[in-house]
Amino acid sequence: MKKMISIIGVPMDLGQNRRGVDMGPSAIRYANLKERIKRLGYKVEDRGNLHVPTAETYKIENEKLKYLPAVVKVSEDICKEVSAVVKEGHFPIILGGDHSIAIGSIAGLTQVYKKLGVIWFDAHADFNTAETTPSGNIHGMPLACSLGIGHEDLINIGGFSPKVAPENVVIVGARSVDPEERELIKQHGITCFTMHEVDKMGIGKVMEEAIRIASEGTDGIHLSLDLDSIDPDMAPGVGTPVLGGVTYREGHLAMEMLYQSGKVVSCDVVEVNPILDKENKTARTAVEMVCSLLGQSVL
Ligand code: B3U
Ligand code: MN
Ligand code: MN
Repeated sequence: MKKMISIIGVPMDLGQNRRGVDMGPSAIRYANLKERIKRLGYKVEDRGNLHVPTAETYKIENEKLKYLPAVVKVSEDICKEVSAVVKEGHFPIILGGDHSIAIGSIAGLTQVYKKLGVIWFDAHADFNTAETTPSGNIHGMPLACSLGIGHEDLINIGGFSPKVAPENVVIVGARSVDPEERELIKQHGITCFTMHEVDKMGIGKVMEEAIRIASEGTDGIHLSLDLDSIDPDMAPGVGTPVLGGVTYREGHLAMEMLYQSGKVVSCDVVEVNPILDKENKTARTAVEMVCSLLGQSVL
């Protein structure tokens, strides 16, 4: 029996400084997400959007952790919503919004999945802290937070920390990592397949390894899909595009291998910014990736 899919929108733009990413959930819905998933034979519910305060109603108090109180509040709400749908046995798809939403989604998932593997598909590593961040943007920190590294309000969403273990976390597609962030990743022993490894080993081998690491001893894999992992050619509508990304075909193969693993229990789809996009191309790419993750092209 296929799991029921629950779509949860989080119009979050407080984790970074480009306006428009709050419209990501609308753009992805407009690209027909729900219908496309239904056609694959799943039951789907769209639970609508969670409330996210408007940037203009907040004053930045800490330049190294911009909009911290608002991000903490929304993360708690995401955590509650995600854990509720997982308790019902559903597969949540959390639509961002910027990548700070993953703090809440991983917090929600780990209320139920006590040993969760994470595959972080991203041009960036999102492993900064207030001490290492060049921007103060919290969307550059969620992976570190999930490993218990960072501000105590962020790491303790959902009431405990750390959420995931370094030996079950894999970054794929990285090509823009800050110098001190790189040191933190090494220090914590996180496996990172940068674009260098994707080019050298091929995406097939990279995903085989990534799936093995994220599966070993875990009760499921969470895919955190940042659309800036994909080359700007097919995903131009993101806040920080970086040349030389995962191609459309590589992206599909990666998603299909995740489907075939049978281990994926949830996913985030983040950083789609329709204001920076070309005719909703990035949201359409996002929907294609999700469909492959759910088995669209595997016989
Ligand atoms: N590492 C940089 C830039 C960045 C992180 N995530 C995105 N951009 N999308 C930072 O600000 O932490
Ligand atoms: Mn990211
Ligand atoms: Mn990114």
